Amino acid sequence: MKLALLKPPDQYPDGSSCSVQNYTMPYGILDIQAYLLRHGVPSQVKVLERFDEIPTLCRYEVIGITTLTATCHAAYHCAELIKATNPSCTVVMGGPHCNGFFRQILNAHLQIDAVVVGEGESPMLEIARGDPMDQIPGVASRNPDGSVNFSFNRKRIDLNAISRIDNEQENSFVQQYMSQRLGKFLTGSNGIVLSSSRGCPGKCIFCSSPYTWGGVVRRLSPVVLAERIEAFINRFAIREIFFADDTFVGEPEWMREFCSCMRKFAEKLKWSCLGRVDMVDGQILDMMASAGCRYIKYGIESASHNVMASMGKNIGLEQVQQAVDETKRAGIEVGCGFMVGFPGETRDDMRETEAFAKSLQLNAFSYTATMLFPGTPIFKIALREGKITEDEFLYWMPKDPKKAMRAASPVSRDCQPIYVPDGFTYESFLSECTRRYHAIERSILPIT
Ligand code: B12
Ligand code: SF4
Repeated sequence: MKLALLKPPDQYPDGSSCSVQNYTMPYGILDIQAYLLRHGVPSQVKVLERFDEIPTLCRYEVIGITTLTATCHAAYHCAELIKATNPSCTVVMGGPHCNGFFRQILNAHLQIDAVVVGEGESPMLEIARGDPMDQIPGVASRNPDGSVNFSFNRKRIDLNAISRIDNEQENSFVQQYMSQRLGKFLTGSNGIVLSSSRGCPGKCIFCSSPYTWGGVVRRLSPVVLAERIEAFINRFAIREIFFADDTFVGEPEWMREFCSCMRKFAEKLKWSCLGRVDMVDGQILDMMASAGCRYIKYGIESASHNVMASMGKNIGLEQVQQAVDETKRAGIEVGCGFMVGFPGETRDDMRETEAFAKSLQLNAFSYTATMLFPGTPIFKIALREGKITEDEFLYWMPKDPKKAMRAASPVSRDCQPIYVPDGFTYESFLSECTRRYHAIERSILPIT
């Protein structure tokens, strides 16, 4: 069976550019490719620049399309073009956008034959082997009467078993994406983004991670991870890594073993990661520093007690302060991520967050308007409150995506609907956000 895994172009269906950040390899479909290969099923990963490349895919019998919410319009459009070119091709969609939204996607888009929910490796293998779609756990498909058939996939793959380094196509992607700048995470000196785990125990109401990975954390073993890193150093002279795991700093035992494996590379390799303030302490941070860690970004979101409680993030401001202080003391640069625009959030709440962010004396920060991802609790709240409609996420979103994109900048370079709290119009909310973004920006420590 001829199978391709596709990343749609960062474009709207009319060909205009959708300027989402896009600096790294498409790991989701590369992982699926690696897994298929291990099971003797060859496949091609295609990263499209433009929609007019679709006719070059007409020889494939199955095409899997990956999508985030920000790129869903492009993914739907790819599916349409594929079916128009080759009606017998089976079109499968997967990725974070699909997880809480597979029924709606299948009902609205007849050009999509099936949607994979959550982890894609084993469902895609079964599809490639020709198993009936309606019998594959994790695959949503249409019954003959048009209703949607779905059974949950409880089988999770062993991450250590995805072979990566020997994959030629991935190697060419490493060459292509190496040395991209990614804020403080990657400075552009032979760096790559890696992910060493799947899942997060958190339950933040705005995040789509729990819907992809089911709230269960699985990690590569520190030894396997260190072997991969060593291969990257030797093969590509990698000097910098950004671990994009949801919460890289996890169980202390894993961190200890990982840091001891990494110490031997600390002279030539620096790394950064995301962390939760409730998972670090002075001892772990010292270990990380001596193993080459140079930057950690913590997700804080808000300094308002009310907002924190409503968003499901169980951390306190003292914990934040302590983690930031300890990180600096360990000699690691520190950044924090803030979000604005939650149900019930007022100007006073925003003021508190701004003041707290400034007081932390950070090396970097982000301050983004809360984006709405299908399936998340905040998405359901926004639907209930009439702030969004499902159609915006199914057809063309938002009503004028380019306006939203421009207006949101520099608060977030997104192109998808955001949550506008009561008491604001879309425009007044964005100007409030932009003003506070610049106020926080002025407090950021100069680059040394
Ligand atoms: C690294 C990362 C980035 C990097 C690189 C992104 C990239 N294109 O690779 C950077 C920093 C550039 C980035 C940018 C953005 N990101 Co980002 N990013 C991540 C992060 C932390 C890891 C992604 C990853 O590699 N995961 C590991 C792989 C293995 O998982 P996966 O891609 O989900 O794939 C698995 C399944 O989803 C499924 N699957 C995926 N595709 C397909 C396709 C088929 C056919 C099948 C069957 C299955 C399948 O199977 C895969 C293997 O099991 C995730 C959070 C997370 N932990 O996943 C957020 C995340 C993907 N990002 C997110 C967002 C919003 C963005 C931006 C839109 C931000 C912005 N405003 O610009 C941009 C979009 C860029 C783009 N065009 O792709 C959201 C997406 C939410 C959503 N519902 O859309 C996430 C989930 C964060 C979150 N928790 O909310 N991001
Ligand atoms: S801690 Fe981070 S990854 Fe985990 S649910 Fe919350 S926002 Fe998502």
